[in-house]
Amino acid sequence: MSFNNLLIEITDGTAIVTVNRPAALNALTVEVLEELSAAFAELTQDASVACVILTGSGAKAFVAGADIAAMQSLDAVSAGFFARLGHDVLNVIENFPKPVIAAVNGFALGGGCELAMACDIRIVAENARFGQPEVNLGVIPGFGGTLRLARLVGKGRAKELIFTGDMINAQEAYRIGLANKVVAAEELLATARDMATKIATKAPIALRFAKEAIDNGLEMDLDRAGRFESNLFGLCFATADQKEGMQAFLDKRPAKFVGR
Ligand code: CO8
Repeated sequence: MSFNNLLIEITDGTAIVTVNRPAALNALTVEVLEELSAAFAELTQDASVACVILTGSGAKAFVAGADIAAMQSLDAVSAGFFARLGHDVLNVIENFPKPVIAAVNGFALGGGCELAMACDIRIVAENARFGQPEVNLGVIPGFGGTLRLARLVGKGRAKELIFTGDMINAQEAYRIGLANKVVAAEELLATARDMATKIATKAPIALRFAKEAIDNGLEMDLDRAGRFESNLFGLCFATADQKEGMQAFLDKRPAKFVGR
């Protein structure tokens, strides 16, 4: 895989996808979004990859938003298409059949905050800053910020962040549930890698079903969500990994999962 705006490195079952436009603080253009979509499509097919880490290039930013210079001259129709593209790509990441960890290494603003929220887990450096500053530019969040922020931190806090355009630091992001963990900047990638390596030892189909049950279950009433979860639980028993996992427990040995 070779891209103009992304770096991809695969080791020990983990792919690290780095948005690589440091001169523009990794701001998202149409090309970056299309490359993210292509990269995740390829990683879906790559059986050697169990988990993905998404991060930004340089010490300053994860992603500082959609590219304001590229957006400035859009008309209503093309801005709508750009927003739609952002939604589609973030949905690809959210629905990616393997866990995705955002390693947030600095500013995660606007589209960058939205990108981090499309990931399953956010590990953030002490210097990370989150915000939805779109109202400062005369627009609203357009890559799902109004939806995902409200679901992650609640309606009141989402409205406060979106209406004020304020940035919050890593500790505040942790306090309100936007960040899973805060670590020193120099430990960020190692911490994300450790978590990814641990996840990579688990049963891949069970991970996929758990992700589907959580994400879909939150959009259903409890009764439907319960039935959806029960069906996926039942389906686990059609896998070799369920047989291996339970046998390994009874044999008092570590399980060896094969993803079937
Ligand atoms: N787009 C384009 N370029 C950017 C962006 C951006 N979002 N952010 C930073 N850059 C560029 C700067 O222009 C600058 O370039 P240059 O060196 O050529 O002047 C370079 O990155 C470094 O930035 P600064 O000099 O500004 O660095 P500072 O440390 O002084 O400030 C900040 C860092 C606070 C992050 C500041 O750069 C900033 O406020 N950036 C913009 C943040 C922002 O408003 N993001 C939201 C954008 S809107 C959005 O994401 C909406 C998503 C939905 C779109 C819907 C489709 C229509």
